[in-house]
Amino acid sequence: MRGRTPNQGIALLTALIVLAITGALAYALSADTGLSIRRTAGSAAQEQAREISAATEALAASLLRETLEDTTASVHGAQRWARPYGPVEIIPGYLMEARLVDLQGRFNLNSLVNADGRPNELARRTLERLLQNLQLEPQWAPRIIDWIDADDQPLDGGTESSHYSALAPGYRPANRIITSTSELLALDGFDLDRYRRLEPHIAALPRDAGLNLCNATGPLLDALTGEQQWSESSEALQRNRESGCFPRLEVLRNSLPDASEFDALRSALKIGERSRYFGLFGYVSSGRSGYTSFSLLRHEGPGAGQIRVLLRHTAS
Ligand SMILES: [Ca+2]
Repeated sequence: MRGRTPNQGIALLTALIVLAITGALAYALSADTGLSIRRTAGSAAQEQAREISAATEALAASLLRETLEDTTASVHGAQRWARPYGPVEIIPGYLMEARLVDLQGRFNLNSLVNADGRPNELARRTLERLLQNLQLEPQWAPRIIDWIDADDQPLDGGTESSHYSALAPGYRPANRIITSTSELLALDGFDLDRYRRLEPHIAALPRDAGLNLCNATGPLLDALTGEQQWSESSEALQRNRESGCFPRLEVLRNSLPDASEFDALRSALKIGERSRYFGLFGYVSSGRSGYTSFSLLRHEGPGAGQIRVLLRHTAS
């Protein structure tokens, strides 16, 4: 909001969260009275942390509704939803921090396979370039496609159930769209180091999720154009994004050799300047224990104004 200082903004957000958790805590406290003798201190702390995480979802939904209300404006990182929140002491002894990430600024692994089951060649080329931009082997692309595509016929350089069933212990590929990028760790030889390097640039979203240029990571932008402009220049990219969407669609069009390639790429990856899918990453700490949460949020289309939680992972 214009004219509001950052400190006032933080104070308002804190007030919103405290309001949201008041009801939940009141319930937790009244439910506690009969059970407190048996309940361990650890599980009570975990319950509090869970309530705070749920309240954070409510806050994130309110910020996203504010942004997505205007169905024509681009969705970019200079808007209020994108500001990291905290760490802030929400209730005595509990620190919370959270950030919303536009998951459509990442490469959607499920875009590798079209609805008719055929590989999406421009998506494959984009993934191969993304892997190269991150100093990873592009040969992972066919193996990732085989993991997701419905058939059991390996692509050139790919691996299907004949490969995985021969491992000890043997298993089968998913052969369907995936709901977590961590499934890549099931690929034979795809280790944690590779996963950590690739993870900030990928997402596992439904096929209708397009790619939002305004929030695309540097290596992903370079994978679209085949240039080496932003992969090593995240600060310069950030500076270009301080006042709004960058790069706009016309900038991408001018970066590609011709209009037909732009049209084909735009259609293959559903490239635009808006987003519906967001990841909420939260961390609540109390004393020496910490509690992480991830929620996948989706805006339910123009006019609906609803934010749905599609997935929630929690870990202590
Ligand atoms: Ca397959």
